[in-house]
Amino acid sequence: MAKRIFSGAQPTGNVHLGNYLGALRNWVTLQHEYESFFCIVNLHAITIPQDPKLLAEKTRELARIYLAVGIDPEISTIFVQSDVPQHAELTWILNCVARISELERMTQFKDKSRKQGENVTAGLFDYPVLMASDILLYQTELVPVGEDQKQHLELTRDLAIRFNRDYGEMFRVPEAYIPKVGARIMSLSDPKKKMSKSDDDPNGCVMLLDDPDAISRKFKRAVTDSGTDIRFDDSRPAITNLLTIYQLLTGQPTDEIEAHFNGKGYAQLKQDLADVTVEFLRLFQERVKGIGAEQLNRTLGQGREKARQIAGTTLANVYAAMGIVGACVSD
Ligand code: AQP
Repeated sequence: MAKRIFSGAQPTGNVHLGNYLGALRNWVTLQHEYESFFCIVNLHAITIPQDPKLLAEKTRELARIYLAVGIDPEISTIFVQSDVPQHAELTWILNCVARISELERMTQFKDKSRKQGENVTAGLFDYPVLMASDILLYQTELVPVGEDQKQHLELTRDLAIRFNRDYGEMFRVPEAYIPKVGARIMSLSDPKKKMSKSDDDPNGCVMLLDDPDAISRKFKRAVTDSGTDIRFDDSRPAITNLLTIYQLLTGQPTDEIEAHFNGKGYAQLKQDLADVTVEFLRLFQERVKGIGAEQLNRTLGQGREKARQIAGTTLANVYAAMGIVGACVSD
């Protein structure tokens, strides 16, 4: 069986540096080693209320972002989750395998449902089961994600193992691929929290489509630690977070970066980081603008066909293993 990776991002709000450095950037590298499936998970997005017009726009924008970061549609499959109905169908099946008690333990659900108060949906509770379906449909070997998704990956593995035990060998049990550096990019305004698009403080999060002024302003306002040294040090999370972003965008080794900032102040670090980010995002944004509707339609159309084929085979095997038969099966 082909060695496959699957990953996805939600077309909600704007994609930020945390999403890029923690996940998308690694997809670009891994696509050369694995048969790759990159999904725009719009069904996950609606677990929290969305404006329909905006959701449709953001879905296409995210496809452009995938292409602009360097996902190559000639070797990778890019598709929209709702284009492949098997994702929702397998979710129902796995809902009958998952236990309520294990979903209740999911920390992302606890965090997000706190914010939703009375309006928390059953879909939000079921989010990890939909994610498990995404992954298992493609017999995925590796799932490149940020650290925040680790618990969901463990649940996916548990569901696959339980299904295989109860109905016979069906799903490949996937591994998480969590990068050593960048797995958890922190908020610029609160280094105890991950960088997140739903952060109450918009200055904590640099968006991939931010303009140069916004980028510089956000880095200028970034929280720092006490002391003056500029070096990687886990006990100084704010500076280490800024240095990590700098390192991932420049590709420079740790000692070179520390030598570069030796004797310099925080203002210089913020300025240099802003310069590097502005230049990186300027080139990226040019690529986004260069992707036309025709290229996008072609990419998503090809992706849908390839994904449906594989997902369809897996789901048919699942139904057969469970004894779920329809009118066309003879006695
Ligand atoms: N701060 C982060 N550092 C590293 N990786 C991150 N990811 C998210 N935040 C960070 C990774 O990005 C991928 C796509 O994530 P998503 O589209 O599911 O978005 P999310 O995790 O919901 O991102 P946000 O910004 O945190 O959204 P909200 O505010 O809605 O919760 C995933 O692989 C994720 O691990």
